[in-house]
Amino acid sequence: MIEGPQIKLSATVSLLRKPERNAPFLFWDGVENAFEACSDLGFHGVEIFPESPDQIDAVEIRMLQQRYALDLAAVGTGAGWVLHRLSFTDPDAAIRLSARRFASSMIHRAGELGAPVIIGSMQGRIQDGIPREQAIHWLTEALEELGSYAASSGVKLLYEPLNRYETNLFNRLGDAFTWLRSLSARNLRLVADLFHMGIEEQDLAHAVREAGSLIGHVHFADSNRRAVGYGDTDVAPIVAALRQIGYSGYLSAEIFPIPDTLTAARQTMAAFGRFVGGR
Ligand code: LER
Ligand code: MN
Repeated sequence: MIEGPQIKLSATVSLLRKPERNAPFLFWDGVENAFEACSDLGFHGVEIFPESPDQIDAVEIRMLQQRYALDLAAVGTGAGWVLHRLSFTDPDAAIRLSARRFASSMIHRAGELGAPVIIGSMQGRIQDGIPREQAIHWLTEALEELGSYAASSGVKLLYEPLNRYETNLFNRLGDAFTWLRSLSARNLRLVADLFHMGIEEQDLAHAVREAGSLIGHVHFADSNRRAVGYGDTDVAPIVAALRQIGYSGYLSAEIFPIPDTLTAARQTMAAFGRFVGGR
């Protein structure tokens, strides 16, 4: 039987401690708990959002991957911003340097596990008094440096456009696509986060088709950042567009655990079964 490209399902687990709990992650009770639940529910992978690179324990994660027959779908770097206030576009050169060090150390850890790394919140924003070209130059510098480091570690680096309330750098997939294509590092891809796209794109399916093979990861969320099916995003044409571009990566549930983690995880699996076809 000839199979088309396989779209896979994963879910996010946050390793942030209590005060930061108001963030859109599905699992909150440790890596093993997330692997066990995702395996029980039939997911293909887990995406980890660690506080720092030290929380990526390659030995432990390899053991969990084997025990639960799941992949590590991606590693997020957002804690660099959320907890440490590091960004690639801070006017302070020392902060930009610390931001690049934080992310490269995350790439190193993820590289040991062959998992892609996401640059989302750490991109920062264009601050008052800084020309846009200057901020884009700093972002480009970071992505070029981290992109070639990721290539030498054998992993993809994923850049995520965010909605206007989180960044003023790139909000739409098409703008990020044009910029990313102008960079020389070849292993850079885009994250299409359906929540951010719902705020910024006129037509989500069209945006997916335009970005095409540059899409390397999808954050699978409904319009209200709850599990797909709990909001009003029209998901069928988006999945059709992903099939059209031959997408074979993850739909990763980066969502609020509403009404609770397991119900939202089951809903995500049901939506995956309905729109993609299940495992
Ligand atoms: C933040 O809103 C987000 O979508 C994350 O995936 C970026 O770190
Ligand atoms: Mn996201």
